[in-house]
Amino acid sequence: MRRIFTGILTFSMLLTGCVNSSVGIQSRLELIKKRDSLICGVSGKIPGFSFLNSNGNYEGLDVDICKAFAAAFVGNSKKVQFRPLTAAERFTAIRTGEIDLLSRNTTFNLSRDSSKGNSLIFAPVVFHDGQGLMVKTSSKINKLEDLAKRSICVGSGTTTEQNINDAFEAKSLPYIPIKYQDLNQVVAGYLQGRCSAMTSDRSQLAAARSGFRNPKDHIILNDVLSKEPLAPASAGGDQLLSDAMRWVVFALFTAEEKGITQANINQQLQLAKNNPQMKPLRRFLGIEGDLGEKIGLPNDFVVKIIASTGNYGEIYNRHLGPNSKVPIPRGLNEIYNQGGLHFAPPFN
Ligand SMILES: N[C@@H](CCC(=O)N[C@@H](CS)C(=O)NCC(=O)O)C(=O)O
Repeated sequence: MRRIFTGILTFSMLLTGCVNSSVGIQSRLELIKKRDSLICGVSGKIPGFSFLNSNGNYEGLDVDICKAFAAAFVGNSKKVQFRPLTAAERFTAIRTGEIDLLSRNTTFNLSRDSSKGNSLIFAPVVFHDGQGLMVKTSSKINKLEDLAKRSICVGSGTTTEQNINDAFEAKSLPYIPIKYQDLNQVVAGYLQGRCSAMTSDRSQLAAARSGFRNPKDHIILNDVLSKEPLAPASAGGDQLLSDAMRWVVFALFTAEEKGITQANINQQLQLAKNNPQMKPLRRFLGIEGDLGEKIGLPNDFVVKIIASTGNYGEIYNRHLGPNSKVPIPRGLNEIYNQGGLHFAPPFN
């Protein structure tokens, strides 16, 4: 009887995303493993990040991060159900347990992280972004100040709304916000001439522009209004799931740092197997030690990830590299020893 009760409690609490280890409930990670698939909340509307391609499959950097989680959690990067969510819907979806985690251009900030705010736990930042402004090249608007008294299209339920307000207030300039539910509506409003500019994360502006008929008719201004560190997130209070997510992202960075790629992972594995003195590589690939087990994953979780998605740099290049549809220079998104901000603590 007690077991049945615990079972019901466990299931309903997992469904609502409330995880409490004090009543013997482990983690949503267990539910993901039992279900044998991951439910990942994405945007679905941003080329380069998460976008439904012509074959009916989602693709992009945020999508590949979900695939890396699935490779680590259930051993198969294909076992992901993607749920497209608007900015306003995303936190409710986490709270109600409709999704296991978010990989949806979501800015890591204090209010979302805190238990009195959205009560999320953020994984490491996977894309360092900043808010920007896009205008028509013919408009002769060159900077934020030129938009005084004009209307600006902005998505609601986002950090974007507050930042644009702060930026104009700081300069004591008036402007007219025109608010929409999601990016497609923001874009439509802007293209239909309802506003002189659209504002969003600069990556989203570049992504949106890549789909315009004449991308050159639109410019992204040099003004960067904010820091927008975009990171995957899960519900607060579930340390096992958040630890696992954190180290999956760190594995992607570390593999790039070590030059371990989708193409050479098997060679690296052989190298590590044949050389007992290569301790750090052996631990990283799970040949020695129990690093995976410590975070509820198989010891070879890194091998599963890299064999499926490649390292962080490979994911970035596939979707945002110079030959991709949405080329965005890596800049801050390089690994730390290449001048960027992506840094992983040691796999010890
Ligand atoms: N990074 C910001 C903004 C992200 C965002 O969702 N932006 C709006 C547009 S301004 C949006 O709907 N983006 C497209 C989408 O994800 O569907 C945040 O976390 O609040």
